[in-house]
Amino acid sequence: MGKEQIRSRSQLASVDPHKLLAADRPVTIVKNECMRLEERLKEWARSLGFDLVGIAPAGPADGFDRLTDWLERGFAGNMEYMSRHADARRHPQSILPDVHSVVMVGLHYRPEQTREPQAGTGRVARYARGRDYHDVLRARLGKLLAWLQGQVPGCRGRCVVDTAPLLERDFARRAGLGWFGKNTMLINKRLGSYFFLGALLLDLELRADTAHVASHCGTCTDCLDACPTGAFAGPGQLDSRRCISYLTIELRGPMALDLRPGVGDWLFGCDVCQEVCPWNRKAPVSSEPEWSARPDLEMLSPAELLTLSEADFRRRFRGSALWRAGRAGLLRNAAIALGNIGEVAALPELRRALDDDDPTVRDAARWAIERIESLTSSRQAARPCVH
Ligand code: B12
Ligand code: SF4
Ligand code: SF4
Repeated sequence: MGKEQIRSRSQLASVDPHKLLAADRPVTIVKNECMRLEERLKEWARSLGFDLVGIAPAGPADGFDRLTDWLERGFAGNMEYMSRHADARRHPQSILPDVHSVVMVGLHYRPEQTREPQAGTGRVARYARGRDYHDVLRARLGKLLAWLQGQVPGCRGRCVVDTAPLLERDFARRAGLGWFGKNTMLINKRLGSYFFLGALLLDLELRADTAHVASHCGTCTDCLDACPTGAFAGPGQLDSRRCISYLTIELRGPMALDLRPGVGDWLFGCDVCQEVCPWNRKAPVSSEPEWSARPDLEMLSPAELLTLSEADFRRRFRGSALWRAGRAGLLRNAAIALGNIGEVAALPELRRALDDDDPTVRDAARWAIERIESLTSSRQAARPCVH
C-alpha cells in the first residue's frame, strides 16, 4: 500500500508502524513505537506545549442552531464575519472538503499574578497580555501538522485559530476538552477557562475521544450576576453588543452612551465573568514564556495612551492582541476609562484629545470630560458641611 493512500485507521492498522516514523521524532515518541498514532500525536502536541489535546470526529457542528438563533437575535452586533460565513460553520468540510477528524488543542494562559489596578491605570484582559495568541498557536499547530505529515505522508490538514469559520468551542467539547459554562466559556475541570483553543482539521480518520457531556456549573450563577454591563440574555447566551470585550475590541466607532459607565477601567477585553468563576480559583498558573513576554501590557496608563500617534501605536502594539482594536479604538477606550476613573488630573490630556483627527476619539474625550466634571461636582456636593 502506498503511504499517500493511507486515509483511515483501518488502513493504518495494516501498516508497519516503523515505516511511518520520521527520523526527527522526540525521545518521548521513540520510547514506544507501537503506540497508536493518536497517542503519539497527543504526546507530540504536549511536547509542543499544548496543555489540552483531544480528537473529535468531523461532523455537523452540534451548536449550529444555537449560532443561527444568536445571529437572528442580533447578538453578534457588528461582527459581520460571524454572519457572512455563518453557513460555513455548519460543518468543517467547508474548510477542508475531505475532513475526517478535528484535533482540538488548548493552551493555558493564566498569568502568574494579577496586580490590583494602580491609581490612574486601566486593565487589559489576561489573554492579551502576552504575544498575540493567534501567532503562537498557529505556529505550533503548523509544527504538529508537519510532524504528522512525516508520519503519514500525503495526509492533508488545515490549522485554524479563529482564522476560518469553525465553531471552536463546539468541537473542543466534542473532543472532550471541557463543558460550556453559563458564561459561554469552555471550562476544563483542571485548567478552568483561561485557555485558548486551536484546531487541526485532517483528512485522516483518527479514533475520536469521548465528548464532554456533563455540565459542572450546577446552581451557580456568579458569572451571570457579576457582568458589569448585563450582557447575558440568559445562561450560555451572550449578547455581544453589551459585552465589554466586544465594545473594547470589535466595535468600530462610538460606544452606546448607556454602556460606557459599565466598561469601568477596562481598556481592552474583560475578564469579570471568568474572574468570579469558582473553576478558575484553583486553576494552575501558566509557565508558558510567550504569555509573560509583555509584562508592560498588564496595566496601561490611559492618559499616556491618549498621546499615541498612529506610528507610536504601530510600534508599541504590533504582534500583540491589542493591535486588533486599532489606534482609534484603543484611544476611545482610554478616554472612556479615564471618564470612569474620574480623576481631574486626566482633564488636560482629554482636552488635547478633543483635537484628535479621529471623530470617535473626540467623541469619547468629550464624554469623559463631562463625566469627570459631573462626578467632581457630585463629590463636592456630597462633602459633609464643616460649619
Ligand atoms: C465571536 C467571538 C467572541 C465574541 C462573542 C463571544 C461569544 N460568547 O459568542 C466576543 C467579542 C464578545 C468575544 C469575547 C471573548 N472571547 Co471570543 N471568540 C469569538 C469566536 C471568534 C466565535 C465564537 C462564536 O462562535 N460565538 C457564537 C455563539 C453562538 O457561540 P457560543 O456563545 O460560544 O455558543 C456556542 C457553544 O458554546 C454551543 N453551546 C453553548 N451552550 C450550549 C448548550 C448545548 C446543549 C449545546 C448543544 C451547545 C451549546 O453552541 C454555540 C454554537 O456553537 C471564538 C473563536 C471561534 N472561532 O470559535 C472566540 C473565543 C470563543 N473567544 C475566546 C476568548 C478567550 C474570549 C474572551 C475571554 C476574551 C476577553 N477576555 O475579552 C471573551 C469572553 C466573553 C465570553 N463570556 O464569551 C476563546 C475562548 C476559549 C474558551 N476557553 O472558551 C475563543 C474560542 C478564541 C480562541 N481561539 O481561543 N469573543
Ligand atoms: S466578558 Fe465582561 S462584559 Fe463580557 S460577558 Fe463577561 S463579564 Fe460581561
Ligand atoms: S461562574 Fe458558575 S455558572 Fe458561571 S461558568 Fe463558572 S461555574 Fe458556571
